[in-house]
Amino acid sequence: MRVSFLSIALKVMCYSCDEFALSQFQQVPSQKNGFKVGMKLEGIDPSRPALYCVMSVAEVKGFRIRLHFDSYPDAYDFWLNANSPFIFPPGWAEKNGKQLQPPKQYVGVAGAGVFSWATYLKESKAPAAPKHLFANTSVFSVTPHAFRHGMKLEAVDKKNSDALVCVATVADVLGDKILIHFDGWDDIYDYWSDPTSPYLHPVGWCQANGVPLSPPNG
Ligand code: MLZ
Repeated sequence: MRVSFLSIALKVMCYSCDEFALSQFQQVPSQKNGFKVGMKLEGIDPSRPALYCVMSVAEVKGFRIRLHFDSYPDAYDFWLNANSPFIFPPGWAEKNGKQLQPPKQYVGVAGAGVFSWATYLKESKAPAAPKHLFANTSVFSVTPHAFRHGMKLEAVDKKNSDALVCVATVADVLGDKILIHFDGWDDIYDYWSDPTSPYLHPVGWCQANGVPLSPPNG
């Protein structure tokens, strides 16, 4: 009798846990995915998170969109949620002081060939993804933390299985997120982080905690 009561109690507890997990992390967002194939936008390259690139919507499935880097092979395409904080309407980079990586044909071209969204959209007969489809373009006017571009810190290299703590710099700021760059290393190791992440430590943390600090490369 007691055992069965316990098992029922456990089941109820687990059910509540499951329900919590579902409600917190797995629910399909209630907003509609208004992106359409062919719309153009600016997005952060997930393999090189320091780069804002010219992209097109290549496929839409439920709340997910597949993005294509204009002028680059489909092999680089990637999926993300329609409410991702890492996509922006055309013109956002220029307005927010971020350098935009144009399609290949504009790279290294000076003068008249310089990339312009207006010309590019006209030439490619493609629509700009409208501003209202983007989750949080307005949030970026507020920076709710004290991290600023250029500040130094000690951060875990998430690509390295040894969890190296390395000399790092805040390389970019996007509202409530900061871009971690490892000094002297290629930007493939960069990642966007919440400032409260346990992977981030202030300068001097390694020494104070007896953890080896991985110095800048070169
Ligand atoms: N074995 C690798 C380590 C790179 C660590 C980079 N940390 C930011 C290499 O030497 O390339």
